[in-house]
Amino acid sequence: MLTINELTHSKPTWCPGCGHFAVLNAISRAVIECGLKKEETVCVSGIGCSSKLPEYLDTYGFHTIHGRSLPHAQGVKLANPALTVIDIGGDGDGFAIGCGHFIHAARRNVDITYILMNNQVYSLTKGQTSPTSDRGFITNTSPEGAEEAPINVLLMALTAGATFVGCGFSSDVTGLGSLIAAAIKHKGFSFINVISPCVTFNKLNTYDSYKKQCYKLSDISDYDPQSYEKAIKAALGYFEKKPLGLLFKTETSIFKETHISLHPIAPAMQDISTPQKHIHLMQKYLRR
Ligand SMILES: Cc1ncc(C[n+]2csc(CCOP(=O)(O)OP(=O)(O)O)c2C)c(N)n1
Ligand code: SF4
Repeated sequence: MLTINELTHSKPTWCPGCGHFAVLNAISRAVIECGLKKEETVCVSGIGCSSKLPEYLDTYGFHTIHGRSLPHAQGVKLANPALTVIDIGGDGDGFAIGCGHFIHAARRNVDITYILMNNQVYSLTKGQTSPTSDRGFITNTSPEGAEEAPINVLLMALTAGATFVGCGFSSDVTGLGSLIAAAIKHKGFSFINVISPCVTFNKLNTYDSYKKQCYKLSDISDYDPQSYEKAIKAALGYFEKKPLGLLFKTETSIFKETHISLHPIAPAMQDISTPQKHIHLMQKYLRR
């Protein structure tokens, strides 16, 4: 069995106190809990403080481009379904430039896990309003306070068709680790919104303010994650009260099953030397 130290690749450059440390730790715990091998695990990201995470995790990693981690992550999984694919990124990356990809990844139901490290601000670029920023949040792009309503990421995931939707908090690494492990084990597109405070550029949404808003779904006696209606209700209240734990889980056909499994050999495992049938075409063009 792997240890956290064996999964650590290099020292994070995040600010002391950044919520993203806990996400890294929780992902490592989940990889261990799921009994995954490093060489069978791929962590994909976009661009942002959060998206640096694959550099610190000693699995395969792919630090892609801003807002495009989900297309890459789905491509990796479809090319080699034997791999476990964990995609991570920030709220700017996933819900501004990458928002369209999120909706289609959720409804496509490729068997990957997407972890949103949500600090309600663009941090790497030194503090601009993001699509999840609260109304009134003052930054250098919203000097008089953000005017737009924030995106409710839980509600969006549920209505787009995600088959596993959870919510975690960087203050609870143990709970977050278990939630991520459950998401990895889930067959289909799993989404976890992690409340991951930025201590440098978001002085409005802090560990203390989040703690006052959070509650555990496991403390609600009649909560049932198989009930879509209950999940929608919990998600609707997100801006006032943040539900921690598993909101919703259901099983349905995954994209791999209906498309890729028709081919006996995964694309990444196929012979990529020039197919005979194309050689005459190449010769024709080379002669010109
Ligand atoms: C195509 C493109 N547009 C904009 C940027 C600039 N950029 C880099 S990171 C970022 C936002 C980072 O915020 P978020 O994704 O929320 O992650 P955080 O840094 O808060 O963890 C932006 C706008 C870029 N690198 N590429
Ligand atoms: S700027 Fe914010 S998100 Fe980035 S490393 Fe520092 S605390 Fe974390």
